[in-house]
Amino acid sequence: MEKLIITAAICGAEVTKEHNEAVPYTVKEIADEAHSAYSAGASVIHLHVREDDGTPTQRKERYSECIKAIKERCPDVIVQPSTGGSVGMSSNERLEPVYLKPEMATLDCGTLNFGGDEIFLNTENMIKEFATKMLENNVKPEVEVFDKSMIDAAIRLTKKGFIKEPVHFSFVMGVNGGISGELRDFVFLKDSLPKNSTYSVAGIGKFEFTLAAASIISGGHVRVGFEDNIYLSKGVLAKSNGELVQKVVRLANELGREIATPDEARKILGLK
Ligand code: KMH
Ligand code: ZN
Repeated sequence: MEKLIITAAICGAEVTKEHNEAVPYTVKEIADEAHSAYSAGASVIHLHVREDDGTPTQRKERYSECIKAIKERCPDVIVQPSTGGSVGMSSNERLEPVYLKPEMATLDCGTLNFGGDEIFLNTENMIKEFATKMLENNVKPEVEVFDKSMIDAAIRLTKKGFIKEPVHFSFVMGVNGGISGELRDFVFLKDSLPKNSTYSVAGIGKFEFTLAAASIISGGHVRVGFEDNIYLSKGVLAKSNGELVQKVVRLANELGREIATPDEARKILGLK
């Protein structure tokens, strides 16, 4: 089996210091958290950024500052900005970090009812626009899959030339309004992928480590981090993203899967 790529989603847009005081907001906090995850074995940092008061932003300048600070501490790590941003942001806002030409960025492939009146909007035209901007800026998309239909949407867009093969998917499972975090649904998603693709799994909340184990034994990759889950185990808050990554490394060691370095991750993902 190929080595395991661990992605750390260190910050997110929805989780706050009220949930866990270790959630990073400032540039220094973001760089510290990226470093804790990288030192523990993460090769990819999935990045949202915040203003100092915790407000989510997609400002290019803020991304640039944070990426610079992360690269000073973790020189070879792959930084993967979000183009999801937070609910209600415009397409133009969400696309800002793509113009920094990062190696990767997320491409959310469908609309989702997050609950109440919150709609995470990704129309087909938006997805085409985001994918086109990523092609123009030589950014590899990570296709975010919150439901099976989003795999099918990505396959259609790949056939039309909006997404290049091999496609890398990320299953975000257990979000309100999306697919559940049950093992049955993980198997359904992974078995629905095109043969030459790669995938990673982000289990939300209590699903984080059960789905990590499922992906480790199935040949997939794993995402953990405060964006998805703030607990190390039931009722025990994680002190850092690094602690969450360490737990994945322990699982992988027990299950006989080696951890990929950033350069090994680049080869697996076709980034070089
Ligand atoms: N914060 C969510 C609205 C992504 O990073 O691309 C969207 C999200 C997905 O987190
Ligand atoms: Zn995200």
